[in-house]
Order: sequence, then structure tokens, then C-alpha cells
Amino acid sequence: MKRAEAERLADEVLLVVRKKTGRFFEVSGLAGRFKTGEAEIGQALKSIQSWGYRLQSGADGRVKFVAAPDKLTALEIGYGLKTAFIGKTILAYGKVKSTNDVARELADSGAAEGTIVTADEQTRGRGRLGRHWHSPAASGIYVSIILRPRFSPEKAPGLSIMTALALAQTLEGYAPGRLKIKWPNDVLLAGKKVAGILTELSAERRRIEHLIVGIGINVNHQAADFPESIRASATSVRRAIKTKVPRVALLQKVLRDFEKEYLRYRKAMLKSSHGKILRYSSLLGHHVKLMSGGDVIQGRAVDIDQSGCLILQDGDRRIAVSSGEISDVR
Ligand code: BT5
Repeated sequence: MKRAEAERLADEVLLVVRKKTGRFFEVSGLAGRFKTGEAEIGQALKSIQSWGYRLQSGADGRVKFVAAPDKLTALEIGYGLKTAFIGKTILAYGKVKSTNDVARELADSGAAEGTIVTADEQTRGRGRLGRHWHSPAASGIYVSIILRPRFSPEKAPGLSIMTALALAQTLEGYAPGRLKIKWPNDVLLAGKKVAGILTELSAERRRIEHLIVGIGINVNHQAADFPESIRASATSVRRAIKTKVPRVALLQKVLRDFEKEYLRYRKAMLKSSHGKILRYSSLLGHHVKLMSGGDVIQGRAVDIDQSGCLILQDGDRRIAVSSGEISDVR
């Protein structure tokens, strides 16, 4: 049997035994079902185990599926993923420089809306303005989502806060009552940064070619996994709730919640999510100082409007800011 054929057989055997987790299958029965020999099935079972799946074989030549590994593989992320189009195509890497860079190359060569790129580790994870996103192996989620919305480029900035809202809602299920979003692109858990978002737009003549939404979530990091420089300001889900969290299940929920919010956004931007955004927002009511396009702007944060702009009140003046760097909050 050729290697590709053997792999395909292993994939198919995995799907069959997994669907009935805990039930024993006769190896001879599997051989009959796939019209192959018992030796080939034995080989397929070995491959499946080498991918990290736990199988249990009885002395009587029977085998059952026990558990899947918590690995961010395309197979695992896609298995039981309840979305309509986000994550229908999945490219899952071990180590890359930046998933946003990989996604951009794919988008440039025509990848469909909803295609996602994930990595177990990033060596040059990127934040905004050339900053670094710390992305160690085996502990975080690093995912980039390719979007091809038909709205105009001015509507793109609100996607960051929309994504922050989706993430806050997902993480709420793990740490109820402890999530906040900090305009324009941070998610805070117990007051510390647990996730960041980097939205990158490619547009031509008033038309969006594609948009890449990059999401980094600190999931199972321990305190020592963070570099000294961010140890006090960053946290992970595990640090906050003192329990290790399966990354695959968390990513699947993220994709689902993201899709729901994105569909709303495509219809009416943040109109139907406005109330939720305000409830989660950490800045409202505070006096905020920020840098935007080289200017220093300050005022009391009073709203986030339907396009994702932060609204500051400075005396009689209301200022709408579409993006910026918060430097002080009082
Ligand atoms: C962000 O930038 O918060 C956007 C982060 C986006 C990362 C994802 S991962 C998948 C995709 N591929 C990429 O290459 N990027 C995206 P910004 O607001 O500029 O925040 C960056 C700042 O957060 C840094 O200067 C640090 O101070 C801090 N920081 C870096 N790594 C962190 C981490 N893992 N957790 C919390 N804070 C971090």
C-alpha cells in the first residue's frame, strides 16, 4: 500500500472509531468494511496513535477510541466545528513567523473568505505598529482569519472591537464576570491582557481586497512563560482560573462566536452589539489620553459608536477616534 493511500485509510479508520468513542471494533470487521487486510488496519491504528490519539486494544483483536490529543491540527480544529464558513478551510502549522503573514500570502493568491491559519508557535508574532506578540509553543492560540467583506474600507476599523467582543464573550464562558475589552483591540481578564487582535487590510480603489484578522490568546501560559517585561500586565486563561484549558475546544468556540458577530457586523456594523460592547468596555467613564495619527487627544470616554470609534467628550466637544494608542486612563 502506498504511503498516501495508507494515510487516507488511517484518516478514515480514525473517523469511524471516533464517531463511536468507547465502543470496541473488531479489527477483522474494520478490514472488511474498508476492503483491506487486517495488517493494513493494524498499520492504520499505529499511525493514528503516532498522531497522538489514544486507542485501547483488547487482547481479542478489538480496538476502541479513547481520546484525542489537544493539538491544533486541521483535523482536530475541523472536527465538530459548528460554523457555516469560518474555518471551512484550515491550515495548521507547527511553527511560523507570523500567521498573519502566511494568511496574507494565501489571501493574495485567492484563498476563500473564512480560511484560517493557525500555528502552535510563532517566532515573529506581530502586534500593532511593529510591536512583538509573545507566542510560545504549546500554550497559546495564534490564528488568522481571512475575510473578504463587500463593505467599503472605512468600515474595516470596527472589526477589531467586534473581534474583541467576540473573544470576551467566548472567554466569559471560562471566567464569568471577569472579562473586559479595552478599545481598540485588547481583551482583559482580571484587568490583565489575555488576548490581542491585529487587523490588517488590503484595499484597492475603495474596495477591500481582503482583511486579515489575527488573534492571539494566552491560554495555558504559566507566569514563568511570560517574559519579565509583560509578566505584570499579561495573563492567561489558566492563570486566571487555575485550570488547564483544552485549546482545540476554545478555538472552536472562538471561531463560532467570531462568525456570529461578523455576520451581524456585515448587516449593520455594531448596531446590534453596541449595548454589549459598552457593557464590556473598560474605558467608559474614564478620562483617557491617546495618540492618534501623531496627535494627542484627550477627554472622557462616553461611547463607542457603530463603526467602532471611541467617542471622547472634551468640554463641549465630542471627538470620534477611529484608532489610536491609549497612553493614560484615569
Ligand atoms: C496586539 O498588539 O495586541 C495584537 C496581537 C495580535 C497577535 C496575533 S497572534 C496571531 C496573529 N499573527 C500575528 O503575527 N499577530 C496576530 P498591540 O496592541 O500592539 O500589543 C502588543 C503589546 O502587548 C506588546 O508590545 C507587549 O507589551 C504586549 N504583549 C506582547 N505579547 C503579549 C502576550 N502574549 N500577552 C499579553 N501581552 C503581550
